[in-house]
Amino acid sequence: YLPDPKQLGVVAVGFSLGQGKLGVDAAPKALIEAGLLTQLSDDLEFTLHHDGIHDYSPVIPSSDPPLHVAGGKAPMLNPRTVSNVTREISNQVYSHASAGRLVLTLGGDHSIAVGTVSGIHKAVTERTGQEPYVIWVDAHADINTPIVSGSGNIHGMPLAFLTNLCSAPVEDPEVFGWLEESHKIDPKKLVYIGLRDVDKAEKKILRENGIKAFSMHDVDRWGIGRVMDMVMEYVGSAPIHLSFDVDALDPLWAPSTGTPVRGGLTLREGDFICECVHASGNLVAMDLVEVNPHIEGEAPIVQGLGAQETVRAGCSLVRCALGESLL
Ligand code: Z70
Ligand code: MN
Ligand code: MN
Ligand code: MN
Repeated sequence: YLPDPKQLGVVAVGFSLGQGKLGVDAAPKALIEAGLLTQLSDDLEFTLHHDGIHDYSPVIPSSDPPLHVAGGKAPMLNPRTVSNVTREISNQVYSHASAGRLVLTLGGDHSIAVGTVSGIHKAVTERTGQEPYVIWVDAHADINTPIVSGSGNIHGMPLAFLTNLCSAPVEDPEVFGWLEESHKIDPKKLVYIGLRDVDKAEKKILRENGIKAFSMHDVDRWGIGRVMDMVMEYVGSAPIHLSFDVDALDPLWAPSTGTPVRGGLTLREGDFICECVHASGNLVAMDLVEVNPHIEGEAPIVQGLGAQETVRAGCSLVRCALGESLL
């Protein structure tokens, strides 16, 4: 099984309530206005299946009080809203993937991956009996459970829900009660690239669950070429879901994001990751998240161009994953 390589389902999600900063909900519009979808249809010759931008912001936060979890450090913020929105995304992504399409999701903050990864996992496993691997490119590990999270921001937790590391502590069925076993991934089928800002409790989770991770230290030691050889060897011939948080890139190339962390990937290293995934022929879905066009950033690129350059970097990553670099 592989999706039809030229049929692309596009899910554009303007959503910001997995974290605290406004503006990340404006990313799909900015990416599309920068010409991303036109590039995919005209230059890369995809047939697009796209029903417009799903705009989930703003909503009234007071209608969704924080959820205090027993033993938790910080209450979960906007828990029911994130649960409801990700359930819709999961269903949309599932429909596209079940129709044999490659699926591109434009976020939005990274909490939306609860929807994308679950929908893809269910659809691909049903179609093939083979579980997809998730390649998570990010400065952050996004695997805090609601108990250990220091922020309560759900964009720092999606992998905890998706890997079943924390289903027990959240007893309110309104909060991710919709996640079924068929949606969830084996932590051994997760690979990180680009990590450099991982919370202490997250490091423990990575160690105890034997989760494969290539940090920026590994990129420095081996170079991105050998890192990708190791990633692709680990993944083998399985279908691949690439979830790309733009903050994996150094703020020099992507300053306009909610939590920039210095010492990241160059734009070429990011593009190279996407090119390697494309070259495998096994890509089934890609997410591009955490582009925030309302944050100008303060990287030493030309002042006033932060948002524009970050959007441009995001478009480049998507085009590389979808085959632009093939000669
Ligand atoms: C921290 C938390 C995070 C992105 C920040 C940060 C998580 N570990 N993810 N920015 N994209 O709040 O859980
Ligand atoms: Mn992330
Ligand atoms: Mn991140
Ligand atoms: Mn499964």
